[in-house]
Amino acid sequence: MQNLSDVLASSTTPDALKTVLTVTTDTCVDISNALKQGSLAGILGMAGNENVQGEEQKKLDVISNDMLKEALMACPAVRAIASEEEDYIVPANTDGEYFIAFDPLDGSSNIDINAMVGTIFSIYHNTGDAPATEADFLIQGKEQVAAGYVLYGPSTMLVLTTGNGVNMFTYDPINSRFVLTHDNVQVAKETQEFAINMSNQRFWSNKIQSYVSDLVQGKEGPRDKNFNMRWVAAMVGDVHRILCRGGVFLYPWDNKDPSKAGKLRLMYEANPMAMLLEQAGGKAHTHTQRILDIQPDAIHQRVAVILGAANEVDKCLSY
Ligand code: FBP
Repeated sequence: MQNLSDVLASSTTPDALKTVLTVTTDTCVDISNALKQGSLAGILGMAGNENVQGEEQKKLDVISNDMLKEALMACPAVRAIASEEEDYIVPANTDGEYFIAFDPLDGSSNIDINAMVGTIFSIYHNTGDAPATEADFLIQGKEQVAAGYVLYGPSTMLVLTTGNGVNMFTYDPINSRFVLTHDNVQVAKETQEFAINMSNQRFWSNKIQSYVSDLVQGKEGPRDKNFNMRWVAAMVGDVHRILCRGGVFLYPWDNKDPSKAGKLRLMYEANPMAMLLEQAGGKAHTHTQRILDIQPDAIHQRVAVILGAANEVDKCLSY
């Protein structure tokens, strides 16, 4: 069975990018081991601070962020990093050539209940002869050179694209390596499974209300087929299910806080997941445009997300 370094070695991936991917995934193994310690290591619970988005930070949000930040800053190929837990971008090595944006621990509300969480990352090629600025980092998602996540579930899995399809690797703790277990993953165009936080229903637009209402009516309604519902409350878990067995995932705009375009962050949640879905034959949109075409205007910008089975995303957008 091929492992990650074999797959990268046989690809056209530049050596410097291989280094960034190896540093990222090795650090995720350390995060996975820390997670397994949980209460034993006293790392559950709140950190007592808020991040720039006004969210209370969990201890593991801070621990995983510090682990990734330290490892990536020490990697000569890294020019700058951006993180959900960092207020601003952090310039690293001026002569580095890669930007990496990451959500160190996605699914924070699942951490203390021992449920699925993950690390999401998005990588861009960018060079310059001065320390990087936030403006340098605001690049459209379609320019990503690599995107992926590491899912901390019953097994630890890496899901990765470098622009030539999507591969899934399962971590082998005995031999300390990621082994290729699913190559060239494809998402079915049709589906009968949707994911949305139904408790937000009263805040959705009428269009999303009617779209979801038609799903729930199933065979008795205009969709003339039954739909199942799932909600992991960690985007990494919901997207992984869709890459494994299809489906559609929505975190639409809602008027709970009309000033926000959505809950999820463009640079380190929506963009990397959009690249993975498109590389697997799916689609990823806001209500109005393809996510990978969005010109970012801020590092912590939020967007609405509708992603998954291509025909079902089109169906949703038709509302
Ligand atoms: P963070 O945990 O990284 O802040 O991510 C946001 C998130 O947890 C997503 O992973 C998930 O899809 C969504 O929020 C869950 O939202 P809700 O709590 O409304 O169900």
